[in-house]
Amino acid sequence: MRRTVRGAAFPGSFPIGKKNPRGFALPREHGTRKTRPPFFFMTSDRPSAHRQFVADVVNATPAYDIHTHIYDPAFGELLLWGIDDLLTYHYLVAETFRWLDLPYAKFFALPKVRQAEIIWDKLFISHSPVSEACRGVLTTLNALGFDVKRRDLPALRQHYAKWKVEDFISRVFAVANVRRVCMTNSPFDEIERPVWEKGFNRDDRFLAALRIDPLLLDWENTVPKLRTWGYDVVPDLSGQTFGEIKRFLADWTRRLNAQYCMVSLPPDFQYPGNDTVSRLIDGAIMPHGREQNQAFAMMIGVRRQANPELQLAGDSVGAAEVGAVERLCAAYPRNKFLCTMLARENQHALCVAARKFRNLHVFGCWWFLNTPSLVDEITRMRLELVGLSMTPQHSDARVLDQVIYKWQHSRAVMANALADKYDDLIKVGWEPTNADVARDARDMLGGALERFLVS
Ligand code: FIX
Ligand code: ZN
Repeated sequence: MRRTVRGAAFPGSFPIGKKNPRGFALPREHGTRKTRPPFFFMTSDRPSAHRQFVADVVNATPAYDIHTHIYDPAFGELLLWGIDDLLTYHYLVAETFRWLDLPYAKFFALPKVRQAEIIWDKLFISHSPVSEACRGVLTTLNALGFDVKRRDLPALRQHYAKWKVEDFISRVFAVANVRRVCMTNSPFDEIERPVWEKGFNRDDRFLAALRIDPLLLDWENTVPKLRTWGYDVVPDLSGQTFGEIKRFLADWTRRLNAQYCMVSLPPDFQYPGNDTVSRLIDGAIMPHGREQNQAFAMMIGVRRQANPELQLAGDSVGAAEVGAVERLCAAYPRNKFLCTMLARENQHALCVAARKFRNLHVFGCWWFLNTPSLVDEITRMRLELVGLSMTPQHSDARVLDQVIYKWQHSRAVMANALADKYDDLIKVGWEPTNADVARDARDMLGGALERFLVS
């Protein structure tokens, strides 16, 4: 018997065994309210109906993936997809070099298909693919209906060759149950900028975020570019510079319909500081954010190019100072901030910061934190410290297909953590309704962030 969840603000229906509008609908064998099984039953090895229901709702709730590196198909080659792009993901490149004698430069000089073959051989054939990034490839292929046990790379390539990109996008969005994704869009990217300048018909599943790393972190080399594009800026930030930066940001916000403005920052990021970054934040980024009602997203803790020979795979992590985020939130109560931090050590203090500042929205388990054990730890910590006013996860997918595994793996962990929290509530007599579960799942899967952005 299938019944639509009562009062749910999301599409879809879920199997419910017994009508009980006041609480979870339990299958008959689990008893009526009076005979509801005790708490230990719900946490036993056998998943209870409650837990299965929460998992079903989380799986059936379409996600808004708030930070990715995939592109609207109008960007052509910039949208990566398919088995060779999956295998040459920089997470897997880094892992492959642990088994490889080849000099870095020789590997990167090889054509992509050859790199993919080496990675397949080292990480999938010569050793079991147990790392999260390896498992992700298999989750993805399996969800797309490929027979992974054949271990047959040429056959996988043949399967992929049958897809047209437009159809494949729809297939991935459906399999991943993702309703829309936010891209990372840089006006400083030589391939991307002309596409925006020329204009194109937007695919409304792909939203944009304005990425400004060079502006904040490499001001000296950004000045000549802005001047070439017609903005009257000078290196010492005097004269019209702040106003012109604001004009640049406003122009690109409009062009992209940017959902937020974004930067990645090193572990030593400080605020306030007697440096260009702080002056740019005060003089241009914050006024721009208020004028446009646009949130400023900070991804903090990346140590770029710890091993430059690894290219894109060469970045590392460092613990940052959460106090800098707090001081920024305190200095600009009328600005909105999104923040994710890369170091595990920063997660607790970041939750505490979110408790102190309602203009701060914490999101995602970024990069090296996107492993099931760490997503579990961090999601539980966030639920316990800030409740549902945060966004547990984003995919950071660089290859379209990855959206499938990133969400499948994260949803499983999120559903478990949420079900445990409901179990705790049920134990003391609170009865989460079906509509409550639907609302909470929607919030966790992008809804809370959407509300924050328009607030
Ligand atoms: O700065 C970022 O947005 C990072 O997510 C990327 O630079 C990084 O390479 C990545 O793909 C992490 O998942
Ligand atoms: Zn990213």
